[in-house]
Amino acid sequence: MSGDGQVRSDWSMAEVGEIYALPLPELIFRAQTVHRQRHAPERVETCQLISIKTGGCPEDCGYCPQSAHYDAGVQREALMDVDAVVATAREAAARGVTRFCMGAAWREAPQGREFENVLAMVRGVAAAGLEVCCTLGMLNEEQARELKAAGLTAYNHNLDTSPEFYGNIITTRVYEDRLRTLAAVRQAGITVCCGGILGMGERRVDRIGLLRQLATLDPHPESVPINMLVRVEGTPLGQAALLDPLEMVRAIATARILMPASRVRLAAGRKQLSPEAVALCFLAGANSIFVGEKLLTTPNPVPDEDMVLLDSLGMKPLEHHAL
Ligand code: SAM
Ligand code: DTB
Ligand code: SF4
Repeated sequence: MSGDGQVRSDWSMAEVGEIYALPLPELIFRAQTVHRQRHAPERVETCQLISIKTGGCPEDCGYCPQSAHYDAGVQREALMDVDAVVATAREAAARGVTRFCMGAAWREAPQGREFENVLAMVRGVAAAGLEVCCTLGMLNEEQARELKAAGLTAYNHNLDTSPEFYGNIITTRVYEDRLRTLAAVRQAGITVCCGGILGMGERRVDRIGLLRQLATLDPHPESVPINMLVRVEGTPLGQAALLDPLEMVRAIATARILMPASRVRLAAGRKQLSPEAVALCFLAGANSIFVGEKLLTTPNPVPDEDMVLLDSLGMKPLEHHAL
């Protein structure tokens, strides 16, 4: 039977489409069933982002306020000091955050001194007892090996949408480039964080195509961020039509069923979702969120709001533990 909680990587478009379009009560029931086989239903991973290098990116991703192709009012900032990044990570750890993700607006990770500094950040964040994640753009195999040796837990590199829709959003790279970096990360023994964005004007079939791509990676990404587009004025997608929140719920439930052992993250876009919609995303099998007042450049719910929400649902952050 498809979607019975077994881990498999041979999902067809038809199977994924069938799951995605199930009557909502059936979809949620199946997602819950799979979720409870492998995860504690009341626990949520908390992951904090930091932008270690901001703006001025040569890529033209139509959703992104950090692209140099658009003016979204983001102040460009050079690579941060190692000490400042590690100090922020320590504060996050002291608040109970278990994963720390460093993002940089690069097309590809740099060589030389800047890369050495990133390695020092990875070592410092790992020493603070956190799972360490980076998202630095494309990586080659040597860079992936060095990041692994520095103690990197995970590398985030999103496929964003279906292969068919990709060219409508980004023209400065191709899907194959993303898959190549994901392979280098996997080869180096780093866990993979890979997901996408919904609400970019794609059709449902593109959301299904993205989920199928993720679920046919073998092994599955250990962490799957599902972002709802944060519409930023000045970017080509600043005026995109608002996504029906139930599409987030369906996509999350489908991701949970397709990738039973992975962490599914309700990533960007929580500020645009009602508490009830967020609760439905948890019921659909999301078990990770970004916390902290900011994502990379855009606002996120403040820590107090998150605690009130989790409390009201009787849910708790993951206990501090190594992966
Ligand atoms: N430059 C690197 C890259 O693209 O891989 C790393 C940083 S980039 C900002 C990381 C991810 O953030 C993107 O892959 C995209 O999925 C997500 N993202 C960027 N802008 C977003 C937005 N406005 N709304 C939702 N997600 C967004
Ligand atoms: C992911 O999937 N979403 C995060 C993280 N991985 C790097 C980034 C969201 C960025 C939202 C827009 C911003 O704040 O600039
Ligand atoms: Fe650059 Fe990443 Fe933004 Fe694309 S998503 S413009 S690669 S920072």
